[in-house]
Amino acid sequence: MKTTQSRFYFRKAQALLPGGVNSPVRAFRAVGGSPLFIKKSKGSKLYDVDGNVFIDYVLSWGPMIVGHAHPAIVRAVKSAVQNGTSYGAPTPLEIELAAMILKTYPSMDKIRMVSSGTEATMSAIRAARGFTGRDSILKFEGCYHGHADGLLVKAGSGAATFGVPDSPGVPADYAKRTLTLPYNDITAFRALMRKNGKEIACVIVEPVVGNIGCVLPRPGFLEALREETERHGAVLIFDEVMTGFRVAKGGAQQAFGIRPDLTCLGKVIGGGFPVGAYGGSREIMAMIAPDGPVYQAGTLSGNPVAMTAGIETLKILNARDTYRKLEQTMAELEAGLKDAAEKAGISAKFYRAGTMFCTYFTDTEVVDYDTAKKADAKRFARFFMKMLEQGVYLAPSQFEAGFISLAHTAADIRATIGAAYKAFRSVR
Ligand code: KE4
Repeated sequence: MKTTQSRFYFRKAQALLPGGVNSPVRAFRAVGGSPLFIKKSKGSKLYDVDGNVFIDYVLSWGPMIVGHAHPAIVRAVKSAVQNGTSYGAPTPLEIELAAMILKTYPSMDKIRMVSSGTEATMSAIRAARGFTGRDSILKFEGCYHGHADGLLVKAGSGAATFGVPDSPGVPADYAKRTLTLPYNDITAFRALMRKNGKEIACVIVEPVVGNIGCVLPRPGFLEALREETERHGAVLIFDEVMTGFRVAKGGAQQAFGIRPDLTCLGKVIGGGFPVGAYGGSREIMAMIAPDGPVYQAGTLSGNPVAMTAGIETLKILNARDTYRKLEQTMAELEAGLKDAAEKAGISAKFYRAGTMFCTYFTDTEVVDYDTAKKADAKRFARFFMKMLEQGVYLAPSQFEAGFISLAHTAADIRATIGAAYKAFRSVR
């Protein structure tokens, strides 16, 4: 595979950008080699600067669920930019996208648009702290909610649940306000809530964890979060930045039938443009400025071009048969990958929720961060490279989810399964 141009651009980028990238995972550090520089995308394909073509299962880390450069979105965005690109003033487009989202997420009475998933979760946590008057928050190990200080926290030493910084630059004093527990550990969660429940402003969770691969909630886990937060007056925040419109049209809250107090969205709702959002009950959202005292703002929040792309994306997702088609494509890929691994004689575990998925090189069930870390990340790296050489672009890390789109064809799936069989055999 020719990568001369990508290497040339990577050298240039490294002189200007930390690690040569604008987001760490893109640097291919987890899989080795140097990242491919992309020239364009269309449908299910990525085209790099060396002329290589790839079936894309990253889809910009989830947003491109209707496929890249969808004609309806390109047309609508082209027309929108003729009207200017940002006003810093309200527009009817924000109302239209908000109404479309609220219709699909009945747990939300009101919603605020922001420009990233990080902004959405950071703001939702501030709303929960303002609403409850409490300072501590609880998150689960391995869940990623963006890079706000209080969320870059790992489990404290020993049994302590108080968080310690997971990155330089996060003050220890601040990190200790974030309690952490293993995901899916219902007993530990109930015990912590019995002990600290009254000090907890919110529990924030990825209802399906897409940031350690793809880890499903065990039966009763999400229900326990709902029950205990209710009992102790803590706010339950579903971070559906990745799962929203992906695990199901109504997100994990629809798929698992749990009504959170606040929901964070991103990715899909921007149709590839920078959009995040948080929303929830009227009472909590009444806290948000200028209605209430909890301050949150953003220059490009509700940007008209981004709103247009989001509206067009949701129009396509609202069309009849969309989710049946997505489910059919995902089921074909799932069956094919499992069959390829078995035929190749390699032990791998495949998990998926709606149209997000992950293949772990392990023979242990993956239920949380610790079991995910038992997977053979080095073998995944070799698998990733073998797939890349065969024209299949997976997420460049064992601990990331993959995604499919409406644009992935039966031929794409067949080619992917054929490549996977060869790649599985080559890493046995
Ligand atoms: P952004 O700030 O990157 O828009 O969203 C942060 C975020 C919040 N919550 C969840 C559940 C997320 O998955 C994310 C971001 N996801 C990563 C992929 N693991 C984005 C890719 C990247 O960081 O480059």
